[in-house]
Amino acid sequence: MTKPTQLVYSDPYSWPFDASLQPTNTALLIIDMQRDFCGKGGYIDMMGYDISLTARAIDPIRRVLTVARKIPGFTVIHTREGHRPDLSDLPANKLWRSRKMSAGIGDPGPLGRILVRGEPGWDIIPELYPEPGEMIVDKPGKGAFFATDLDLILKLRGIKNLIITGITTDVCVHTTMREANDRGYECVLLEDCTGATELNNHMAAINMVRMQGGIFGAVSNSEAVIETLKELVPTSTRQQEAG
Ligand code: C5J
Repeated sequence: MTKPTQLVYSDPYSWPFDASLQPTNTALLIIDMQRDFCGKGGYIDMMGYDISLTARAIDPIRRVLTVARKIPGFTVIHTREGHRPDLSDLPANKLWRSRKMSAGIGDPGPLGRILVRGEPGWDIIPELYPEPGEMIVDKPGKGAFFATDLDLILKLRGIKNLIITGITTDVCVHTTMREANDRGYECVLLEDCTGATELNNHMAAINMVRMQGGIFGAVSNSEAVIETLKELVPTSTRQQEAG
């Protein structure tokens, strides 16, 4: 069977635009699936938001990740938002605003110091924990390109297409997708692999991507991506699995 070069479903156009989908030029980006953003006792929970709205992304991402891990040469990158223990990389206004609804960044919480590198709440949830060979990009900002080596890593690997997942849709996911789009990366956002602190914001953020013919890229979902990526899994692996 011919290998797919575009997703079976994406909106408002078939992604990627140039039908260039290859295991070696495409990466799965998993943004900030940290306890502080979707775990009990984490920062989002402490602020009083409903963490089921962000935790909804866990299972769909896990299913996409499972297939991506079976494709030789496929790049998986995880990001983590967080700060140095001395908070020297934390702007004063971010610190001040972070304390408006609860304890803030650097303060102690049930999962350790909030969004501080090395603390339990800051780390990636066990369900999606990176495997050896998968990259982790630690970022002090909302966007994954700001003050990190993500762009350099992607360029050196020849990555041009990004499958974007993670939380939160309207903050770190959107900021990263906009940064990637401006740098020329062809992005698709997986609707069910994201979540926000409010459903309305999630839906609005998804809708914004689709405007003007796909102003920031395209939107798809885990099922469609899995359907496509499965075709890139070597036949020998699929035969082994079928028993
Ligand atoms: C937020 C994020 N919401 N990962 N971070 O502060 O979206």
